Amino acid sequence: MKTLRILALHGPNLNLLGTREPGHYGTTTLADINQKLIDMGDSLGLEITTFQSNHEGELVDRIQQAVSDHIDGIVINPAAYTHTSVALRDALLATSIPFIEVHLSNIHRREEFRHRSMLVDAATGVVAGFGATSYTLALTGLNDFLRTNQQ
Ligand code: CA2
Repeated sequence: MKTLRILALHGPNLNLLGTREPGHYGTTTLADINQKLIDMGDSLGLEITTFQSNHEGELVDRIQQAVSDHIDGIVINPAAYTHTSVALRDALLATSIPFIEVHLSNIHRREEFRHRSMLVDAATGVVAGFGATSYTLALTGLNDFLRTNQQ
């Protein structure tokens, strides 16, 4: 089985996971989520790289770098930038790397301003509302997509 390279990107404030607002975002930490993705990657033949930033430009830089890093697919929780960022959208479109948009919460049953995503129509898929499990569902889906749509 070919090893595929996956970049897991986490947007602003997700470094706080597990420490505040457990009602919306659960008690699992970002380190726990990253470790789970790495463990799953081991069994699926995926090399997982993780990156979190509170800064839009750093996330754009990391998406651009994904091309030279030969990343095959991206799992991204853009957090608040989901609803605002033309820059992240442009970066993802420029790379042409398939990506899955992930949310811990179901953004469609929250405030109106969270219902709009700047990225979702460019995404291969979207998973929302399953807490930390959203990430593992996204990784499973991305793995299946890449393995059936690539040689
Ligand atoms: O549900 C999600 O995953 C979100 O992407 C999370 C973002 C929110 O702006 C999106 O609308 C939906 C917020 C992430 C903030 O994370 C925190 C974690 C712990 C404590 C405080 C914030």
